[in-house]
Amino acid sequence: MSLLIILALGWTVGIVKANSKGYIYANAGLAGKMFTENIVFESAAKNAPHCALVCNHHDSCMSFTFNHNICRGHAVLVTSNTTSVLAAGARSFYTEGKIRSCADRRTIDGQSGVRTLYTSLGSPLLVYCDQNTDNGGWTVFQRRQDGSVDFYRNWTEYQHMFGDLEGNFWLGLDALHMLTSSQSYELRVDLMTFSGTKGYATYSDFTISDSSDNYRLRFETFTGGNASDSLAYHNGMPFSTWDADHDHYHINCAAVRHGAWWYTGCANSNLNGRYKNSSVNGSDGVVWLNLDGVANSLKFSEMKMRPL
Ligand SMILES: [Ca+2]
Repeated sequence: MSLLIILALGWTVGIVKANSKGYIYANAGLAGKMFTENIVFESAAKNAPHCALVCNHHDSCMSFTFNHNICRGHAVLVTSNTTSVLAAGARSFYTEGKIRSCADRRTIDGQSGVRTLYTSLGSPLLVYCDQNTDNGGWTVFQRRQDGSVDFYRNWTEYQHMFGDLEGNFWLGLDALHMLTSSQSYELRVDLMTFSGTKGYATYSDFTISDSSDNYRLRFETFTGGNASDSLAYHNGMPFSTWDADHDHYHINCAAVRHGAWWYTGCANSNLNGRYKNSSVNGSDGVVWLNLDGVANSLKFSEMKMRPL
């Protein structure tokens, strides 16, 4: 499979299917435009796909322009918002394989939905991009909105994606580690009670460690939000599932709380807990304790991250 999928740029924004050679020339909208921003290399190239290959193999190259056998790589995504216009006849491109986050994706596609990301550490990753909340750019990695997907799952299942990216899902611990080890991220949690009260909480410098460290949660600090902080208690803890107890308590917190979380002894939050169809009290539910100070199960939760 070719990772070298070139998307056309211009005033018509959207994903263009690559041709059999794995690239597509920019559409007419950008013909005649040449960009000078953030040039990371300039070299001769036979043609645009050759230029694309050079860009893809250059760590700092996010997009490229090509004109009369001159190939220029840029450290930014050249988009239709880029205004400088120079050499006539130039065409510009970006390489799909350089889209590392939903924030990158937002520069060429402002719609929320299921999208593909590429990281240096793995194969293409399907995610849900939230481009609406607080100016967008968020990669959603957890959502609860009804009880149709069972979240009481074992260690192996939590390492990988389960559920439906358009509905209830967990993106997977391996993906969280891969994403947070390649860039610095902030974390945001969006919540809603069964009575319709919305809350959120944000955290800086969010990371998840690798499997050998049991996907330990780390963040720098709670940075705000009307849901208040219910995660500081879990900062620095490894992840636990019912079959992998890494908490600090003599009981099996994941089993007792019917979830999977960075349990301590046990939890101030339990967003992978048992989905209940009303706002009943109980620590095994979908709980963010400090939203209203009681362990009432929530109607909705989303966890998401955005590059800092
Ligand atoms: Ca325990």
